[in-house]
Amino acid sequence: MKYTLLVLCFALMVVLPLASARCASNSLVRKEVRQMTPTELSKYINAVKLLRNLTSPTTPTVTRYDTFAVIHVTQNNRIHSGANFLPWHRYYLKQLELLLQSVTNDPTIYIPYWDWSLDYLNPTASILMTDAYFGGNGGSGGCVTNGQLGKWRPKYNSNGQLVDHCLPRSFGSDMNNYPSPATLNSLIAGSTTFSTLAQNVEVGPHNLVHRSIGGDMTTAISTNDAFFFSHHAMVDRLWANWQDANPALANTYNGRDNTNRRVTLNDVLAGYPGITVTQVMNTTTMGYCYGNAPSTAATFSALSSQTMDAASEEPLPHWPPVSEEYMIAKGIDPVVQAEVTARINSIIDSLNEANGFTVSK
Ligand SMILES: [Cu+2]
Repeated sequence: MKYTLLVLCFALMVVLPLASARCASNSLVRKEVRQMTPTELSKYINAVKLLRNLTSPTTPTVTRYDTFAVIHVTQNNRIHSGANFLPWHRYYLKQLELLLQSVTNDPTIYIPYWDWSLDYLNPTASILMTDAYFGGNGGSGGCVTNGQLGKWRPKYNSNGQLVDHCLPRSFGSDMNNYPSPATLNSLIAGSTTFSTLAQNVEVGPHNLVHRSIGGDMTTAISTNDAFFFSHHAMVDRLWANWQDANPALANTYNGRDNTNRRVTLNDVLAGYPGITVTQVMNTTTMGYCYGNAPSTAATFSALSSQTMDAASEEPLPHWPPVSEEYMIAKGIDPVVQAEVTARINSIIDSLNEANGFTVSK
């Protein structure tokens, strides 16, 4: 039974691999963190550390990293819970990548994505949370004490005030609800318009992963945590893959922002005068693309610190409702949240059924 489920689980992963965004020959390829070569990984880590050591040209009391992080606070109220979430974060991430390249004078540096669906059985055991990568949960006082990118003192708080602090994390119960690769594929494939895709991604797994890590990651200053970049590269990749899989929809942009205004391709990105959504619709024109995530058992176990058999005897759990307090704080429409949660739970039911579990409805 255990073996059969295991095989089934991997068969699903192989049959339904997350399609790769098509890469032009001159595109910079953003790989999954675990697929980086040791050189690529250390170049990336060193570049981020350099940003954390260079003095900001505009505010000499903080670093270039801090100046970049606080942009997210400044625009926070305009760039979430709406259709403009995806284009704004795509551009913001590209600006970071360009900054990493310029401070190191190395145009080959890229932001790796974190395919958290690969870690769905036990995210806290992810190799990304070890000392060699981004570090794990906060220790005493909530401070992260390990990881190449976990130990440091950010300068801004979530209100954009100058408050020197340790990087806090407090893992929460949402660690138990990371979407499996099959759940995620189904959610993306079932998104028939841009606005549905944007809601499914943002209100679903995007918010969940932020909440699961806790600390600064749940606030407007989430950029303080290096998980932000790789998490958002994954979010951006889901959009890019959806664009590739749906050529007729690739250049569509619709829905509403969080002021209930209809969005258009001519909208200017908040805080980036002169940059319109049109300019970020195609990752190829922006000079990058995404590689394929590891999709077989062999590549997964070679790249990960964990095995995948632990929870395969259990059905996938339903997503619990999101607290009202959280929705108010994030400006999330409760109707949208309920729809997205229901969509995810119905996908979970189908997958459980397909895996031979009885589904109680
Ligand atoms: Cu954001």
